[in-house]
Order: sequence, then C-alpha cells, then structure tokens
Amino acid sequence: MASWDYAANGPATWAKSFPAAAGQKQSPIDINPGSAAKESVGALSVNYKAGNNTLTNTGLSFAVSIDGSLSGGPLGSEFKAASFHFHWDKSSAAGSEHTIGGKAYASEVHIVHYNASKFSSVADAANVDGGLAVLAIFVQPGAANAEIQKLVDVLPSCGSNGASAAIPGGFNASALLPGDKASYWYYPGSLTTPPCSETVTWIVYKDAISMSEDQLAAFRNVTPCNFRPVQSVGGRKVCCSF
Ligand code: BO1
Ligand code: ZN
Repeated sequence: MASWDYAANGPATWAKSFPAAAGQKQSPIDINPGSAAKESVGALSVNYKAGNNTLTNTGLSFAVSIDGSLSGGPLGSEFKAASFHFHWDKSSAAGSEHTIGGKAYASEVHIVHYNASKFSSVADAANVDGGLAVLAIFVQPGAANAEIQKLVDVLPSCGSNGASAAIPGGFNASALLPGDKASYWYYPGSLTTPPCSETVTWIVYKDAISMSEDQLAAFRNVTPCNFRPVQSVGGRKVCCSF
C-alpha cells in the first residue's frame, strides 16, 4: 500500500504498511470519565503567539503552522508548538477522534508540540518515546468561531494537496482553547495517522469549543471524513487533572 486514507485504504488496513498501528498504546481512545485517576499535577502552561501562520492543504486535512510553548501539567519538560489541524466527519454526529463515555463530538482540534529539550522538529521527535505532546480540544456545532473563520476564508485558495497560503493578520491559536483550561485527561498514546508512532503524551480538554455548521461544511470541502475510530485502552492508565 503506497498510501493510506479513510476509504479503501482506511484505518483497518493501516497496520499492513505501518505495523505500529497494531500496537498496544494506540490513539484515539474512548475516555471513561468514571475510571480516570485524579493526580495532582502542576498547572499546564500554554502560550501561543500569532505571527506568520501558514495554512497548508495536506490532502486528507489541512494544517496551520504556529509558534508557542507548552509545559507543566503532566509534562516533564518544555515543548514547542509546531502546528494544529482538525479531524471531522461528513456530518456532525461524529468526527472527533477521542470520545468521552462513548460520546463523539463533531470535530477535534489537535495542537502538535515536540519536546524542545531533546529535538528540533516534530519529524525528529515523532519517533522517540516522550517526543510529542498533543493538545486535543473537542468542537461542537454552535456559534461561529471568529478565529476559525480566518481558516475558512483561506481554504478556497488552498484547494489541492500541498497548496498553502499565509493567514492574513496571523492566527491566535489561544482561540482554540476552551474556557475551562484546568480540566483535562491525559494518557500515553500514538499519532492517530500513519505511521501511528507511540510517542505522544495526549492531553484532552474536558470543555469543548464551538464553531458553526457552515464552518464545519467548509472543512468537509477539503475531504469528507478524516477521523480514526477509537482503539483499545488496554492496560493504560488514563489520568485526569480534575
Ligand atoms: S495527530 O495529532 O496524532 N493526528 C498527528 C498525526 C501525525 C502527525 C502529527 C500529528 N505527523 C507529523 C509528521 C511530521 C510533520 C507533522 C506536521 O505531522 O510526523 O513529520 O512535520 O503536520
Ligand atoms: Zn490529529
């Protein structure tokens, strides 16, 4: 299989070409809120700065480059922000990758960070245990999100795989964070796309953000569906900050 997708070469087939996809620490997972272990961790520190933000069509999604840092919470060292992207489905009944007690959201944002004490890029960090930290934020349909509208406005000029464009005025990634920044789950997992490397500390916020159905529809013009179904939790401990 030369390539992978969410159709004929979908998630059930990925392990043939990407053996890590059949591992025991895969993502996403269904988080059972009742069985998460409360641990006392320090405050999570998240700092993003708007600047030169480029949106790139990656074929099965789009990604936006960002600058910033992430530390504290369950993380032992300083991480640098690299980019964010979304996952979604053809209708708003599904689309998130993680689920909470079996509930799916319409979309899920992933803000990707790499361990800056050891690596200088996501690509280097993606192969090594503890290399990556991804913040996940659920999105529910509702009020339009003004910052996300900047992405919707740029998407038509990035219509094909590999096309990219600057976001006029930059993008404030802090607008992707929910109101309640103190309540999240965390667990050790993987990239949710090939190569599905098991190198990610996942931090999944409890609180969701909203965007409008029209904004979700604009994402679906890139591709109709790009979420991986939940994987087995196995023996992993899922913790919560709250
Ligand atoms: S995700 O957040 O688990 N859905 C995820 C999945 C795949 C990647 C990142 C996050 N892959 C990485 C590549 C890097 C690349 C980066 C930027 O994406 O391993 O080489 O720079 O999109
Ligand atoms: Zn993702």
